[in-house]
Amino acid sequence: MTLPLHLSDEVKAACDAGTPIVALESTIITHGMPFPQNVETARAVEAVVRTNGAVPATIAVLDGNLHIGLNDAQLDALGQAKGVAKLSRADMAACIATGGTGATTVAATMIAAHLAGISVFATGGIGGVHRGAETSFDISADLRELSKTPVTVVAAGAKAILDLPKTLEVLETLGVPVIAYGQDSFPAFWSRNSDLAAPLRMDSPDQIAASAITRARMGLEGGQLIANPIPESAEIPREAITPVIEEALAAAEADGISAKGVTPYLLDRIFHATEGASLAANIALVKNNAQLASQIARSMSEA
Ligand code: PSU
Repeated sequence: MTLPLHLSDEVKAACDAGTPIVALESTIITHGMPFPQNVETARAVEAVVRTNGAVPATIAVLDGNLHIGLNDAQLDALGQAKGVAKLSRADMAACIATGGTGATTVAATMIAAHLAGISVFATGGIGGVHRGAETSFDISADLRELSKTPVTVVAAGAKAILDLPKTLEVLETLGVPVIAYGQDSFPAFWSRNSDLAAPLRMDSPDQIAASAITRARMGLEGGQLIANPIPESAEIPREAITPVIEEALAAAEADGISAKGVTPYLLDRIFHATEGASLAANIALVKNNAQLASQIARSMSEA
């Protein structure tokens, strides 16, 4: 039995021609944004990748097949489907083996991208150490994946609903390079800055590509996290978003939300509390990340 890996025609052609490819995840579509903005955003993000000289590969498991690149109909169906699994390293193979359908998180998308030979991936914000993790032990599998799988992940930092200092500590322990793009501070998803310094800073896609290539030559396993701040015009200032996050966290606790349910619950709650402003910011930051990821992929393919 071989792995049911399906490359879209566009991705297949790009692989053959050596055109740079940028992987995109699907949990942001099924669990991160409401319909129809989720599908509109997925298409807009793919368009940003194409405009920037690369080919987009949105990744998902559909009826037991691991798809690298979705067509219009597949994207549309996934964006409206109910009860889609949220896949990570632990359950991705089980979903494929049992003919299931699931959206890929950052961890699962990294695994799939690597299987398809894609080394750059754009998303919104990675999962990380949840607040209260000292008692709940809720730490996203995204962090360990970054330490194992050689894919450069472009995100607007980690979502500000998380415990950012602990997230950075775990990434350091795991040996993951955390590189802020064009600034010293670690970005906080909806806001450009946190009060934390990023461990590393780079100012050009070429430096980021060279860093990934150097790690590979050194035989260092794992990828790198590129923390790309949200564009200034789209950011929600920290003073404005902080009380909203606190309220959402308190509601999640009162409602007994845990494990994989936490992040989608909080994002939805914050969306309603900000009357959609958090979603507009999220869309802007994903597009911005897709642009940088495309530039990095181009630089890697020219190296
Ligand atoms: N980026 C977004 N929205 C999202 C995600 C990323 O802008 O919803 C998803 C990613 O798939 C990431 C997941 O892996 O959130 C993290 O979930 P958790 O905290 O349960 O590990």
